Amino acid sequence: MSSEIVRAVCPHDCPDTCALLVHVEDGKAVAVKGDPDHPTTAGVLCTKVSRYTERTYHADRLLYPQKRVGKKGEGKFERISWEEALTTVSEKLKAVASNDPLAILPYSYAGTMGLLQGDGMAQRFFHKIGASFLDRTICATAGGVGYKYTLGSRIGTDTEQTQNARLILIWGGNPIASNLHFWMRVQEAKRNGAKLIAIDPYRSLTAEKCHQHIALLPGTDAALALGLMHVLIAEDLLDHDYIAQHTLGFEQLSQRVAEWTPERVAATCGITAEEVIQLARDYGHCAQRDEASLIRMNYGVQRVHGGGMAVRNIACLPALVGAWRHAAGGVQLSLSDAFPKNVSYLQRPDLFPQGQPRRTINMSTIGDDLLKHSSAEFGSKIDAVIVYNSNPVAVAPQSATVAQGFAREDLFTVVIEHFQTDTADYADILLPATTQLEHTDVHTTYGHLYMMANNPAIAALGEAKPNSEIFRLLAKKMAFDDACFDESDDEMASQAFHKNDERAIHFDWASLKKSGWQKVNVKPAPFAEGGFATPSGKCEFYSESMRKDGFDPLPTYIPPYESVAANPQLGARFPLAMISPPARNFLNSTFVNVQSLRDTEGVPHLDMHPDDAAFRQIHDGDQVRIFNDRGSFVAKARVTDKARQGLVVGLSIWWKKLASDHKNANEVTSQQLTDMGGGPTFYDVLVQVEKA
Ligand SMILES: Nc1nc2c(c(=O)[nH]1)N[C@H]1C(S)=C(S)[C@@H](COP(=O)(O)OP(=O)(O)OC[C@H]3O[C@@H](n4cnc5c(=O)[nH]c(N)nc54)[C@H](O)[C@@H]3O)O[C@H]1N2
Ligand SMILES: Nc1nc2c(c(=O)[nH]1)N[C@H]1C(S)=C(S)[C@@H](COP(=O)(O)OP(=O)(O)OC[C@H]3O[C@@H](n4cnc5c(=O)[nH]c(N)nc54)[C@H](O)[C@@H]3O)O[C@H]1N2
Ligand code: SF4
Ligand SMILES: [Mo]
Repeated sequence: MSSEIVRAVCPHDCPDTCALLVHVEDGKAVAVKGDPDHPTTAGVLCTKVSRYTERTYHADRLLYPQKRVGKKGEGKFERISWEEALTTVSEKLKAVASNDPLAILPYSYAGTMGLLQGDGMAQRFFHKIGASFLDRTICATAGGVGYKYTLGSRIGTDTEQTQNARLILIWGGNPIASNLHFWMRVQEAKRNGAKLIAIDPYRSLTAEKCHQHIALLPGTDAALALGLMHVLIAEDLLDHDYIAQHTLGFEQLSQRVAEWTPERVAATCGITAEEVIQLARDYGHCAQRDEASLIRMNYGVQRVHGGGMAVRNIACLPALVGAWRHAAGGVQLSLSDAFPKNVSYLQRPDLFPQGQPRRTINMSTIGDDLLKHSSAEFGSKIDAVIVYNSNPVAVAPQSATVAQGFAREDLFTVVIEHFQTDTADYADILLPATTQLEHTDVHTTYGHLYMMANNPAIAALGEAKPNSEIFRLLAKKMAFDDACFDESDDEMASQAFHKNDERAIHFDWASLKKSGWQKVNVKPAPFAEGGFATPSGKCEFYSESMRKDGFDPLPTYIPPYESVAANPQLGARFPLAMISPPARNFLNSTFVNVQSLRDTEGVPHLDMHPDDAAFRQIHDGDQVRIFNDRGSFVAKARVTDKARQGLVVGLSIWWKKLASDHKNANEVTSQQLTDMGGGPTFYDVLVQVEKA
């Protein structure tokens, strides 16, 4: 018997990007474990990925190319050869491109976060065609843009410092489910005496374990941040020296936040004025004691109309109290800008045909855009869509419209997948992709500071191929003769980072493959002495860039599109706010088809407050229908005060076809976009609930 241990990386869209050790016996992966030596992984994996072999060897894995034989959406396919599949796809793309290459759209997100199997070779291919660009907004752009207006780039407190913080605000995140390795360090901080405060409309698994939980209404975080700044300034809990040296616009900020009294904030957020004042004091006093306060802000705050502004406001807080002086202080939303990725090499935007017009399609409005006809304003209707690393029929907002778009008879759809997802059911050609255990990749991450290498542990199953290889073969079929389409995955990986950038000066692919991981060279306290990447080099309380881009240059509050306060007419018909954050045992819609994980989640649930349930004569365990003007879905009611009054919570994202009504929470979400970054507003939704 031969056995070996192969170094790999968890590819999923999770901030933790764990270092994996894959145990292989006689060519079969028998176990996937966390690397005990990796500083954040620390030998621990979440339940999802510790079951990775179950997913890899799942009986439903797509192993051969197939073509559709039934109706779109019906899911009936017949096996074909790779030769036939690649010829069909390339002929169709050539035909569409001869009319207008912009009628071709790639649709991808973070099924894998690898730089090779993500958007490396694929982007080269679509650039060369001159296809429409996809604006990859579905997760994090609103917050990313808001964060950068204040702080300049998406960097922040190093996760490895967490245990040294004395106050931790977990703001719009549920790390027990979605950022486990940060939570492990929070536990250490707690043992060291830290106070933990969750700011979340829902008493999540995490909020339940914090010392305090502030259950504000969804979409009101920007107002809470304004209120905290009001109290910090009114009570002079400030670091005047830091403000003078490293910030811009303190006077204007003071005038602005003067309007945001704790009482006004309390009324806006649906909490008490005491909660606002006490939180500000906890935060300010921590700094006054010269102890580190950390805000772990997460994407839950930015899936609403004013999501960009909320992140921008929260990002102002550490500079006011001087929290950045401590390595464990400050704020973390994403660390993704810490990596000097060589995007121009990996994705080759220069291949785009010179002089050809460009068009960008926002992935968060894919439903509407697939249904648009050709027009002067829109350009050509979308004639071909190539989906990889994403499951839009389940995850994109206003799902009925998305499905209607993919059902178009005149749309040519290719789906590259591991499984026959809700989206795959609409494919004309369905191509089998390898999983992380079967291919090479190089990774960055948004939750720690290590470059990571993934080695293939086993041979590809069936006839599955890596995304990179599929696009290489398609490029050949299209007769693209640029040398970059001949580069192997190893060649690409070896140039994944700018080696002349001091952060990655030590990067060497051959040694990274051996060691598995290597930290980028960055300062432990990134803004202790200022050095923000904003135009002024300071933390910008006042932002001239925002003014130029048409925003209020100062922190402000943008109410939700859909809330009882902001839209009373809508609120009269649909009085409950609905959010649909991640379920612990799924990763977006990935893993929903893994039986053991689905069994743990049970069936789709809706958590609702006892008063809201009683008013509707709904009892725990009842089947309920959740609806608004966009659609409806059913779930099993869980009557619990984990959901504050006026809020319902449907943990997500279920595969539609595995739910009893073949629907999920995105039936009721909308395609309205955030204030900044063109993001989706998944948590800005009003619904009504009734017994099914
Ligand atoms: N197990 C698991 N882990 C995951 C994922 C998964 O699906 N499952 N998804 C991954 C991905 S792609 C991402 S982007 C991250 C997302 O993970 P997080 O960044 O943690 O964000 P969300 O899950 O969107 O929301 C987290 C919390 O925000 C709360 N929330 C909702 N609306 C608001 C609001 O308006 N204000 C505030 N303060 N809180 C609000 C929710 O109740 C929830 O408890 O997790 C990643 N990790
Ligand atoms: N209602 C609601 N909707 C949401 C959210 C929410 O909180 N609530 N969260 C949103 C967020 S934050 C995000 S990031 C998006 C996520 O949306 P997506 O990025 O679409 O995430 P997944 O649903 O996990 O789908 C990824 C797919 O990629 C496939 N895949 C994985 N690895 C590979 C590979 O190597 N090759 C190929 N070809 N395929 C691969 C997987 O099998 C899976 O089907 O969903 C969004 N939608
Ligand atoms: S999903 Fe996240 S926590 Fe789980 S193994 Fe992957 S990176 Fe680690
Ligand atoms: Mo996400």
